[in-house]
Amino acid sequence: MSRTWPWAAAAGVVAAGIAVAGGELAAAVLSPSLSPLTAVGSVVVDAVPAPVKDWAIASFGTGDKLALLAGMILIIAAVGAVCGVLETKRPPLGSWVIGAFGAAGVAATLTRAQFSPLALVSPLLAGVLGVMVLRALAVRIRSYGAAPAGETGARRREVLVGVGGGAAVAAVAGGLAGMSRSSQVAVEDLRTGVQLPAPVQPAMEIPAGADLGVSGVDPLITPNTDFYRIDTALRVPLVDPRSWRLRVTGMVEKEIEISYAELLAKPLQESWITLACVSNEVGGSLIGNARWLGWPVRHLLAAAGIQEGADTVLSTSEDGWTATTPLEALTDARDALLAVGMNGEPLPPEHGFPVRLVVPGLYGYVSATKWVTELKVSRFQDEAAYWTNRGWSERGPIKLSSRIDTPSRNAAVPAGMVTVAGVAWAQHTGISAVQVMVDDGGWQDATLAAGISADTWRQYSAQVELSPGEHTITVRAVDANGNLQDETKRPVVPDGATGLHSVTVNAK
Ligand SMILES: Nc1nc2c(c(=O)[nH]1)N[C@H]1C(S)=C(S)[C@@H](COP(=O)(O)O)O[C@H]1N2
Ligand SMILES: [Mo]
Repeated sequence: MSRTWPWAAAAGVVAAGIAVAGGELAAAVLSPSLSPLTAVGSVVVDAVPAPVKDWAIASFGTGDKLALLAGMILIIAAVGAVCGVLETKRPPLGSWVIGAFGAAGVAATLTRAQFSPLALVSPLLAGVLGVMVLRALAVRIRSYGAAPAGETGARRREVLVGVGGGAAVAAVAGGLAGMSRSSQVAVEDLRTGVQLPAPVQPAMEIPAGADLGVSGVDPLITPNTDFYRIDTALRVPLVDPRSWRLRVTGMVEKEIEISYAELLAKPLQESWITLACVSNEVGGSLIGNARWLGWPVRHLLAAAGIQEGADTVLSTSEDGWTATTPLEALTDARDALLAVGMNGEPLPPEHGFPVRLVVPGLYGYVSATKWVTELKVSRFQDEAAYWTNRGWSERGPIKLSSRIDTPSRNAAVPAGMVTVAGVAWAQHTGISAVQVMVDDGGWQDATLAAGISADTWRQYSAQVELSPGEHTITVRAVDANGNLQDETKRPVVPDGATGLHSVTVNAK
């Protein structure tokens, strides 16, 4: 039997590969927004404890989804190998395990917001394919293992042909599934076809000198392609703008809905808003500044008529993610937007196409719902949202913070006068001063660049004198109300990190 077990393991990997690739391929045709792998992966995303997710964001950043998929594929391959051996030695144990995986795919699919009966076909097909291939290969391997001398060569060839052929089928199916992003392409085409109207109220002109142009400092306006992306969607939701509707429900006088065309016909405005993630560590890069085109959501809420006693709006995305936002932040003069445009383009798919919320002053997890489909006017006490269900605070105002962009950590700099520069932010309040300090040498005022608005970050720069040797440079900001940045080190959970950013450099 020992000569067969590597073949048995390989057969199991091939059976698992055909199951996964077949399931993904079927889903590409039948239910492009929900494949078995995405369904299972999304269940994992929803289930992992907050610290693990934090760790994933911290170590993989925007690559967290790729890392999860890679991990899942490795696990499936390993389980496949075990199934191959089981099925060869103790049939039908391996089939049972593969079948159980198919059933898990079905169960996961049932829990997703994008569920449709058609989406069940793919995990079922995956399970059936996996079991059939596994059994067929196991038969050949057993007959090879039991072959009388003289026939081993021929029977081994049969195994080789079966396993090799199966691997080729899995590779082709996997390749096709990967390429068959037809609906993705279709939505991308629809997106490029969108003609955004000119804003009735254009964004502020950027004041001269708002961008200091110091090399190493993040650009004042973050290009869409560099904008951080954080969400729980393993696959970017594909939303057809022609069928998209936003419904306003809950504690309203009358439920209403709005289509994309109707939204584009409203008097739109453009605003500069710096969006930040609550998972941004002190000094981190989960923050970006863009020009958002949209319609103030308060007009839509007013059209529905808000009932007495409501204090929150639960927004839901196409993929079932939710956030609760204080009602007042959506109705006051800060002009929270139902955004359709980002830096002059329709929202990129990964940033919420066709429509998302952008609320000045609040972390994304309590406000910035992408692919938004419903606004339910409600009360905080009656609702739980995606992250508040997982230990994060109900309220998430962005904390006053500042970051040193240059010099970078552990940089070698020439001794003498050195430029320290970066950004500071206190969305919806504004920054009044930034100070830097070398070692324990006392705070010195930095030069503030001109600001765009209180809702955006602000650049600063300072000249500091560095003697030869190692030095630590620290920054802190003061907001427009005179509050000093909190220097106490706190983690990102439950409502955003605090502490001061510092970099250690080597002056020569
Ligand atoms: N549908 C959906 N919207 C979402 C999220 C999500 O997981 N799903 N994440 C939120 C979080 S935590 C942040 S910080 C912002 C990030 O927006 P961006 O990816 O466009 O930068 O989106 C918010 N909107
Ligand atoms: Mo976030």
